[in-house]
Amino acid sequence: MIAVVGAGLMGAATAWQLARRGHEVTLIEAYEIGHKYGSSHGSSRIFRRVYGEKLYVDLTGQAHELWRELEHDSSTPLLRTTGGLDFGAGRDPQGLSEVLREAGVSRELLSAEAASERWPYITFDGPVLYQADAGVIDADRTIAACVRRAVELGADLWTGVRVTGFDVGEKVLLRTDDGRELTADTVVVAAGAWLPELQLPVKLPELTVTQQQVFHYPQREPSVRWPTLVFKDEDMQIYGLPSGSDGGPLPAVKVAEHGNGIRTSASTRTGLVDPESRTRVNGFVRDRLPGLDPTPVAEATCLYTTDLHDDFVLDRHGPLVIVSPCSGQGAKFTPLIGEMAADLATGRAESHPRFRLVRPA
Ligand code: PYC
Repeated sequence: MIAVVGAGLMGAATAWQLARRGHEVTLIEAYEIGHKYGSSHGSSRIFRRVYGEKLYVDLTGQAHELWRELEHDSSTPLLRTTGGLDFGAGRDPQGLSEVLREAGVSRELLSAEAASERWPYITFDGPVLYQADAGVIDADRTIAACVRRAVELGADLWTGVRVTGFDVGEKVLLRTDDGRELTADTVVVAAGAWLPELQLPVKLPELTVTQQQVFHYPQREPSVRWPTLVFKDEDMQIYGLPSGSDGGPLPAVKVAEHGNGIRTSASTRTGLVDPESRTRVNGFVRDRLPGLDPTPVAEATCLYTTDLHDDFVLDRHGPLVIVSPCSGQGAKFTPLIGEMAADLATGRAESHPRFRLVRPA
């Protein structure tokens, strides 16, 4: 029997992968499915193939196939392709284009003038990388689809139940705050920002939890189909993507800072939007995204759990599999991380050296 602790994106996908392979699974979530206290809520996350390292570009390719498989298996559309832009001197569009070329991924490198003709509602002042497979993932729907399919395939689901104790021997005895006990052969710990607070007999890499904020800006022209975007210069790193239902009834674009989060922990975070971030992002929208009204119609906070190298932790330690942190970039890999976690839990594969609990120097 395999228990999965945490039904955010990663835990839900792990439970789906295990259940479809015929394993006996119990998925345990401290809150309700789809809650807003962690890192997995909302209707919009970026899917993109652009990374500065071939390792990650290759992983996005595997994830892309698995998104289509999950959509097929759950009969639910989850990933909407929009195309994506990378620009700004700090983002190095030419260098990123070279990495995509090495990985055999289609791309277009455009001058600022050519990009301005195609996307007149964005201001460019240097080269722009366009990659056509980028798009928007609906995170809320993804969790719901994975949990629903896992349960249909036989998984047991406990919600509103917090794991308070992990007695780890050859197997793991889990104790919960409602007095239940469960003995599992393997426990997949996919607790997101709660991971550093759990009493586990495992030395974790150094992890930082930050509270981030996102803002939704109405489109001036509702019929425009916005791409996803990642921008970086010496001052800021920004991402943007169509908002989905989080932006309200009219088409809007979610824009946020990647980085500049406020250090916190899952149990002490305030849930209050940082007004300084709002000012910075409003300024970016005013200066760079003239196709949007620079007054946000909605805003929200979420948590990042980041390791020193912005990598994942995906490793096995005895009967425990640790699946975290996704360093603010994990959503796009959800079904792949579910597959990798299921492989670790069932002994089908070993951890990638980069994602181990003990990292190469
Ligand atoms: O990986 O593209 C990304 C991303 C955007 C916001 C957080 N991560």
